[in-house]
Amino acid sequence: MSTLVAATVGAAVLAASPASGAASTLAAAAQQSGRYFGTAVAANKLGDSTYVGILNREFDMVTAENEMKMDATEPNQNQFSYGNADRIVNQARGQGKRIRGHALAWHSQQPGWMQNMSGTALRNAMLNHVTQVATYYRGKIYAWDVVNEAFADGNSGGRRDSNLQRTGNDWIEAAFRAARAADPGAKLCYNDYNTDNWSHAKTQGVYRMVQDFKSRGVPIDCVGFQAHFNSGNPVPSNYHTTLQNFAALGVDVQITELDIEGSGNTQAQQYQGVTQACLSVPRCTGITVWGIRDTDSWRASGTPLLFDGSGNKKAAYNSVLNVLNSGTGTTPPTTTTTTSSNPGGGGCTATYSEGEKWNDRFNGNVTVTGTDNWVVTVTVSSPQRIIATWNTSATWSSANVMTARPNGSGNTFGFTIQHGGNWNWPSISCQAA
Ligand code: 9MR
Repeated sequence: MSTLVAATVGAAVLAASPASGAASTLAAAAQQSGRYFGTAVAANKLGDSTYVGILNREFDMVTAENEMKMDATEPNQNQFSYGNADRIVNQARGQGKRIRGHALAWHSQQPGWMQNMSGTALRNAMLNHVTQVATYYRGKIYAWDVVNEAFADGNSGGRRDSNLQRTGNDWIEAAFRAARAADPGAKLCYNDYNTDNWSHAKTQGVYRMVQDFKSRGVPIDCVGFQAHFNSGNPVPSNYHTTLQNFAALGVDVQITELDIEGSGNTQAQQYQGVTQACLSVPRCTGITVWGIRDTDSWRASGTPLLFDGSGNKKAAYNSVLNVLNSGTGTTPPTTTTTTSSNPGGGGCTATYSEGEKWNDRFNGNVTVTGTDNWVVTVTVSSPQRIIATWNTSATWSSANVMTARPNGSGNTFGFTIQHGGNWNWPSISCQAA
């Protein structure tokens, strides 16, 4: 009864004000599910009023595009330089935005003096750099990319050769330990590219490293997926599987440098898919795009961002905003219901749990307690369809409503939902037969 009243009132409000409940900026929309929406910022653009206007309005997390890298912050050994990084940090903090630190240790963009070092001297210089920079910014950084891009491309699944790697395979964990000691409040991330496709060797290599770190107590809190996509490196259909599998290791996952070359609806759909993949993984805590306007991008000719060169919102912007506002994949449904239908009592409880997810479908499992003789109703919402079931005998009272009964396989059964873009969980109710 009360549900019916609420639904009626909700419909009336919606009709009067279609935008009611929908956030109008990326940050506000992401915050509805406890996430952030960030961008890379370049210090030399902070005088551009169009740029700063969009930055202040749309984003609540900032990454310095180049200004916190090793060559910028330690141009001469043991002489640290934070001017440009501080301009970005101060601008962001003045607007109440948080900061992702990028990056403490990397084979690329090393200062000249470091490029020529090796062995123990290089290891110590790297650790000193990590310690000094993380200490300087202690308390101001939400998450650090402690180590960036340390795995090899191609099929090896192993480490990339570099002067840092040649100091010993433990250089990555040493960097993480130094960062933790210097700023215990920052989340510590490993960040890389071409790690989006779950079946790629590089993805598997990073996964094994994170698994190993977690098992040995190396302090790692998050994995960053850069997500630089184009036609040669498209958004993989198993992206949410990758994010989910990493998250299941006990780390947060973040999309850290998103850009997708293209235009129009094709680009908008790919942005939608990436945003959807993050929203479908509870530990995907936020998305950062790698620049504001297309003309700000390191790949400007590929027009890979959410705003055009004049600062206008593109179709891709609208698709991201809509997905964030829909919150799909993030709203837990009613997961358990107990109903007693037989006069002698004997109710039952049906508990839903998430199963595997794919681009076009996801699995769910239901476990029934209380009786071995149950009837569970599973209701999916349009355009979802149940396309497979197991361990149950199923009948349909309509296309959206399945009735499941025991088939001798026990009290846990499952099904596959083809979601058509709707990631909401089904509603479940149980009756003792
Ligand atoms: O966007 C950055 C560009 O301005 C720099 O010239 C370049 C130098 O390596 O780095 C770009 O940012 C990279 C990021 O730091 C790490 N992942 C790949 C990014 C794009 O190249």
